[in-house]
Amino acid sequence: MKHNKMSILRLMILLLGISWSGFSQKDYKLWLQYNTLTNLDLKAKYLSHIKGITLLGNSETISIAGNELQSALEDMLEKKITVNTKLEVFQSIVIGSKTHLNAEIQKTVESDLNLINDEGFIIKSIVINNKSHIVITGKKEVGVLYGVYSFLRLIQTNKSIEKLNIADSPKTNIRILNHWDNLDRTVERGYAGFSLWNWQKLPDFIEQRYIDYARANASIGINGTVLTNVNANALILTPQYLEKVEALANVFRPYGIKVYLTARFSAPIEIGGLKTADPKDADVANWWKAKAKEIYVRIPDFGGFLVKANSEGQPGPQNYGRNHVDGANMLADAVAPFGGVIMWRAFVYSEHDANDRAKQAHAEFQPCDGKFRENVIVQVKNGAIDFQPREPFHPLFGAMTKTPLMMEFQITQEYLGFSTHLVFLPKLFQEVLESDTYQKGKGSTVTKVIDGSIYKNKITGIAGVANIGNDLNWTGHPFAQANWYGFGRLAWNPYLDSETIADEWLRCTFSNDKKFIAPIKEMLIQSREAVVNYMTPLGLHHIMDTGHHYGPGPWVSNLSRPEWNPVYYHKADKNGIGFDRSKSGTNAVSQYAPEVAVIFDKLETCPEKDLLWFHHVSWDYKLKDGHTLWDGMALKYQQGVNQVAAMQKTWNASEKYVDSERFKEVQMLLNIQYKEAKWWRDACLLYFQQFSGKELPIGVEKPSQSLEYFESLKFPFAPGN
Ligand code: GCV
Repeated sequence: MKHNKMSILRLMILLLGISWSGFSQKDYKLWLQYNTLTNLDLKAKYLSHIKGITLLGNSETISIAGNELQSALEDMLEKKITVNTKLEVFQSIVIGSKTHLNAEIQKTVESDLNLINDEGFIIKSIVINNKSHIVITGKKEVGVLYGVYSFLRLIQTNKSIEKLNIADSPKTNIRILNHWDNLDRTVERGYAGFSLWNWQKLPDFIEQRYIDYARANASIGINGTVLTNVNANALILTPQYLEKVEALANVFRPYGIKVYLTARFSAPIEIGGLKTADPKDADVANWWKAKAKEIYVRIPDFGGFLVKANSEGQPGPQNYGRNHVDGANMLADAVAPFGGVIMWRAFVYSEHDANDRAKQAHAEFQPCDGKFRENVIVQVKNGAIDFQPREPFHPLFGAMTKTPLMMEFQITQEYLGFSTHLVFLPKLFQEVLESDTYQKGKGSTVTKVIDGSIYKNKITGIAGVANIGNDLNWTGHPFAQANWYGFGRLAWNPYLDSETIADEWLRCTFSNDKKFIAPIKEMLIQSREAVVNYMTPLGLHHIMDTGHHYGPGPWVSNLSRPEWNPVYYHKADKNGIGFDRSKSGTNAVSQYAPEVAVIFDKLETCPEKDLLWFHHVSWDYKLKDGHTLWDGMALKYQQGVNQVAAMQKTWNASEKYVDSERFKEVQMLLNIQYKEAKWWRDACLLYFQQFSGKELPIGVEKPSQSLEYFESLKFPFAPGN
């Protein structure tokens, strides 16, 4: 009955066109469900430590932290929690930044504060005047906010809050979402509706969504957002739009989130009336300086610019015979007086360069090492091609010793089934982060490169291309929320294990019931390998269909740029399949440290998961398990399909632990994923079979359609394109 009423109310809201924001439907609430505790013993234990909240300080951030703590505790513990501004109540949660703590508490946490950085926090059980309390503090108020979310997570995940002694700080400075959002509200590679930013109604109309977005990000430690697409529109830098950006910055500020914009390199021409955008031209440099000043007058804590230059047709310094250093440094000088940063992307490849595409970014950027200004950080995608289901780590991570590099992950699933496929990306992120570059000997992992611990970089960061849109559930797929969550947690601490993240997210989002957690966690962890298996096993890559990248298209060979064609990447022929990047091929392996290069270079040592990335291998090549390459590849495709079938089974068995709405949504999505996994398997195997000339091995299902059928499929309105 209640459900029916709710559905009618929702329908009315939709029909009336009223904003959905703030409606308390389950999947809108993300991982901040704050479900009432069902374990009564545990509830009683928590209540014995929590009698009230003492709020020290009166900034907006502290009041946000106090409200979050109060309402979350009331929801989870089903008890009225009082808030005081003096330490009167016995056993209270005391929250306040260092300067607002009273002398006694300050003394108790003094040494702990030395353990954290400016955004870090302390959560500590203390005793003052024989009365115990839990203090949540930090050097700055945003640390207190992070501490509050961390404390709440302990309860959300049913952990003990006795004898707490936690000191935690983020390991990177810039933990940022990159929105590829256009000013018309379409989202490049977005599969969750339209852009959150309602430019037409801004600056006067502040949607509740903006606040909820900031809150969700703060809860996982994200401290920056690039509002606009890297394929940039210069209009965002005009006063008309900057006023709107300022309004968003004002909303995000108390949550510790800085706003950044993408800078279109040709903006001085397009909106500045100049004849050139040459970075060495004094008028151009002055135009950017004035523009930076204009922005900082409005937004004193503006983060800086993210720039895609001379990549995929975007303008850049090379248009004027200059290089990346010239372009980045000119912009860096403009924002430096205000503490701004330039995030200069290394995602470059050219149709005029006959070189292996995987080698081009390294070739263009490595010689720039050490030449950038101090406030420039180079943003590098996790792999050398483009956010594939699996790529070896980008060789630049092991090749820039004097330039800070930041990681660019893609949270939106451009090449991983859009928002229809359940794929837990922290597993992919972890694999990249743990890779050893050998840059400075064994143990020089990508994590240590980007957290600055190897070269003591002054700025460090991790960016994630956002998967967020105005869909009711934010991310299109209820489980895609886990990828936003996981990205944030890894940006805070890139050493975190993806299993821990899965466990946390499931408990906060659904249930603490072990019978739910164990199988569903396993499903999350396996899901990444499943997608690799049914799309691109054994190191295959970029064989998705043209443009929109939806579904298989290994046959595509007619695009104007060679490296846009899947045939460029798989190179299947009668002799075998794979891209020879070994010494005898394009020698891309030489861009890695010698210890890594030698492993990738040799067929015998190259990990099978990367085999066809680095080698062209005969169809009869014997894999480690004794199968021929053809049989092994076909079995991998089948395994991927079987894994999705297993995911469906696991999910169907979890019905009683999940609300019916999310249960059904995920069930329908998994059904689509299963269909599409079979589509991938059948289309790819039929296509590659033309070259191998071999039968499918036992255990692999026969395709349901012909190759011609699969090749004929067209998707003119695929989203995100
Ligand atoms: C924003 C890939 C995507 C493009 C994207 C580009 C980039 O090529 O397909 O949509 O453009 O990467 O990262 O700049």
